[in-house]
Amino acid sequence: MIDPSCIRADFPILDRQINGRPLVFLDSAASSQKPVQVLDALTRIYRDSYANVHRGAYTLSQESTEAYEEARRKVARFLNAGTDEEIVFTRSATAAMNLFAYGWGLNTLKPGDRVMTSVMEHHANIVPWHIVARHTGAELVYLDLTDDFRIDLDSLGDRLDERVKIVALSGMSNVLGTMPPIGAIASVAHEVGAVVLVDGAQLVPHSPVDVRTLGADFLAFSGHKMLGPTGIGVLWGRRELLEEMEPAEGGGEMIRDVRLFESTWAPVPHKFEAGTPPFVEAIALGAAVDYLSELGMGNVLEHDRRLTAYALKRLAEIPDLSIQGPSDITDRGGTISFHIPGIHAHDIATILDEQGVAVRAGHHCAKPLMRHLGLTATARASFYVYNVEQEVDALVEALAEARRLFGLS
Ligand code: 7TS
Repeated sequence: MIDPSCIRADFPILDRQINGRPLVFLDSAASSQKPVQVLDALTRIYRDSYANVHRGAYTLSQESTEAYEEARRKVARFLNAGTDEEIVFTRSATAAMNLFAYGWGLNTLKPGDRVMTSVMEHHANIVPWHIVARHTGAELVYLDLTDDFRIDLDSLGDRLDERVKIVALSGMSNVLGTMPPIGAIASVAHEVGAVVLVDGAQLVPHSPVDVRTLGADFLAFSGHKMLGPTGIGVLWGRRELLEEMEPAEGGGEMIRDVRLFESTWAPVPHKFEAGTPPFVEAIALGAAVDYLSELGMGNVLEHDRRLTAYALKRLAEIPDLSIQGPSDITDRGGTISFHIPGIHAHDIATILDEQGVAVRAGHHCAKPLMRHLGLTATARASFYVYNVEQEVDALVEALAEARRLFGLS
């Protein structure tokens, strides 16, 4: 079990006061805070052991190359990947999904082929497909949502056929918190021959993920939402599919040989890592993975669920407040979007900030979902390992104050 009071001591930023109040940080779905273990890893590399990777025969370069490859091994173990070569470092989840879209989608899709995704996706899992569709003549097809904010499996049955070559689906919605049954969806997708990409930007930080049982063929996520630094992400892929996939970027380090009019590629994963990789960030992500592994991802999920259940109960006390997301905590994560008629989400966020409570407001880079919900914006509170029940209480009190200021109570 997680004891957030111990954990909090590792996060220096949580000592800050905002507008004269203790910081209540409820925006980890956008980016998490960082423990000293990760901050120390970053400064240690820059101060004591910094040199470019894969380039020099000298000691410092060998040290950073070894540390970079050790980070790859840590991420592989964290996901229970078959081999380290299945871990491709990218700059973010966005970059990982773009790599898959261009490396796989651009090179395999033909006119009339289909890419299936859902209306609840983040733009990072929609816009690359618009670009790919424009270039290839492939079409997009969307899974609907049920009234209780789950993926409508009837729409899957209706729309999945041999024309669908790629199914690209979020493992956890950054707005609704919904966690679709990835294994079941992937298994029917495989029956029609589709390749499955999971957008794990929210899933991987908050839930145990074993890529051998997840059912997906590719998985994308970012370091900065899981206690790591910005500028680092991961694309995991099945070894044989990564071998087949074309690189989407060319440059240094990704080649076997370059001649004037042609080049050949380095083995996986290096053929996807053109140029100087974000190796300092990857090494610090390794420190974040160590931290989460020590807590145990099962415990992280349980902690998030307990806090989410408490928050859903407390938020239900606020008149008129509606929650966009499943009420059953067993298939949702700790991201709670809500709407109070008569108060714009941005006003909610501003009033909450005056009381030290940080929440995100807006369309959360999910405009098709917002249109589907009939809203332009929601406010969103999201939890992580360092959050405690008293912070949920602070959120509820601040929301009561917002209603008072708007003459709603
Ligand atoms: N997919 C999902 C489900 C996300 O939540 C995000 C980021 C991304 C992809 C993109 O991740 P990035 O690290 O490449 O930017 N989501 C959010 C959010 O909800 N608020 O800020 C960023």
